[in-house]
Amino acid sequence: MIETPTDEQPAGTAPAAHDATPSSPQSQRALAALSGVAAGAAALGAGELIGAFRAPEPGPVIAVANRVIDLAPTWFVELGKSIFGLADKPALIVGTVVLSVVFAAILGLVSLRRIQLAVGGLAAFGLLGAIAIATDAQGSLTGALITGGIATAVGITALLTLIRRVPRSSVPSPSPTTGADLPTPIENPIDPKVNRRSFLTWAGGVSATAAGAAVLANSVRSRSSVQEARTSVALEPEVDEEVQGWLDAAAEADLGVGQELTPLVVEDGEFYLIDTALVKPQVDPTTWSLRISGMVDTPIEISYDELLERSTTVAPVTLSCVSNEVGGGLVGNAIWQGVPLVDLLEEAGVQEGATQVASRSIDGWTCGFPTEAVFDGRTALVAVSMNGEPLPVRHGFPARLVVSGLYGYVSATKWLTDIELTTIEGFDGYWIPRGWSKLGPVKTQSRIDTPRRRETLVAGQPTAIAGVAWAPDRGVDKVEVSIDNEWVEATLSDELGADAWRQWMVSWTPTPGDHVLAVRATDGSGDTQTADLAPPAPNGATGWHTIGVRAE
Ligand SMILES: Nc1nc2c(c(=O)[nH]1)N[C@H]1C(S)=C(S)[C@@H](COP(=O)(O)O)O[C@H]1N2
Ligand SMILES: [Mo]
Repeated sequence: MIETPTDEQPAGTAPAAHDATPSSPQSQRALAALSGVAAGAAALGAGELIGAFRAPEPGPVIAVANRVIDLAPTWFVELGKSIFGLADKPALIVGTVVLSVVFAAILGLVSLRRIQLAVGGLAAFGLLGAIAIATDAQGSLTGALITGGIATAVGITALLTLIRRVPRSSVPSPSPTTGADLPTPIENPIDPKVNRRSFLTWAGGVSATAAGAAVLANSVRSRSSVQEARTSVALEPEVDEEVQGWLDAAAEADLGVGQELTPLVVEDGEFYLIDTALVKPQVDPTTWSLRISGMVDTPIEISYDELLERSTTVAPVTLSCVSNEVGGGLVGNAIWQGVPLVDLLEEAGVQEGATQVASRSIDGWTCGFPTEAVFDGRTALVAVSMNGEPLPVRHGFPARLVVSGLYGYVSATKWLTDIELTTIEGFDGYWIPRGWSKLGPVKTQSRIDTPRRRETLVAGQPTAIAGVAWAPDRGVDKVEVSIDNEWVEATLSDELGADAWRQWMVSWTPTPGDHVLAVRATDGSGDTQTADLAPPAPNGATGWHTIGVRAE
């Protein structure tokens, strides 16, 4: 007897018996994997959409990627950076999605034989997302239950719906037995495409809906952006004038070498960017406040408006990253405006023995540095503005720390929410257990911006060798350039302050052939940069930036 396959099989028919269109085992497996992928996509799409309404709580994808960043061993993070460079975060998100797709495809295959196991796998997948949301600095248990629960339910429903519609293989099993409940081999099939087409319609529909949900999630999430709140912030007008004064001074001090030389004040768009945030925190300034607590006499809490009002100190400070290679670009100078940290700490009253200033961002990143740094006279600000504008979101809106002379990883908390006085032994910031030094004073460095390495110059034509040098908070006193092993003292731009970098230049007329150029700076305390090469880890690279050029 031949069953009459129709396109409209009643739902709930036992998988093995329901569909008799011939289909090779390979194509059956492919369609089962596809069911899994579509179901996984449905789960992710649903999770992202529900999650978007709970912003700034992250959706499942970002939450899982956040946990990968937190838990990944240092070598894995470094590998990611070396392969993907500054695109390491998008790569991580794509990687999370790709792994999910692979896992979902496997669940689809499993579901052909053991549907309960596949459903269990989807539930585990949902649980993983839920745990990631629950443990996120911006997540919650409620969010985990709602988002994880709905995503899991949608995924399981989609899998059950699709797997039932996979056309079953008509090839007899390797050890055929005669039994009435086995699918009957077909000799006279109706158009085999019909059921396959029906399946593909369902699978396509589920996938398209999932993609639509993801797109919608994205637009819902971007509505919660703080960009608008940021642009309506009014900074104090008199202070504005002071910032303008610094910007003018910087423009005046510029050596005028040209575009190849980094300007003394780096604009937001050109300023380097380093953080662990996959999605830049969107902090509503009206509900934000800064808490100062721990080993203090009176814990204090300051609103954004109060902080703005008190932000009357303006200073050019060069910020740099400990990961910067010799000659690298992870350094920038800006005009920062804020409240001196010393004023806030004096108000709170630092207790005896509070040897560390620890701080935390809204997304749970932390760092800390010796309390002495706040009281030794250097520039240390809770900053609300960069180059006369409210802090850009990616540089920490509404407030961040800027401490001269310390690398960013120990001091420069963006999206700052908490400052806690503790002991040096009592707390380790985010990067310390990941192999970076507890203390992070900035090493004196200098960089050749022009000419570029391996650039071909015109022999006999006067050429500027120029760059920047920094040694916050000691200041740069001298820069020397070695041209084929002969040291020449460079001209320096007027000093904006000991916290800010200086431009330097030497005019040189190259002779035909290959040349080697190197640079070294001497800081305000008379120490000259060491020639010894050291990599960035664990406490900052050393060595002279050296390049080869050719003149023809
Ligand atoms: N919240 C938060 N703040 C952070 C970081 C971070 O990962 N999260 N990274 C720090 C590091 S390592 C550096 S070098 C500086 C970089 O600041 P920028 O991105 O504004 O240049 O921010 C610091 N502040
Ligand atoms: Mo950094």
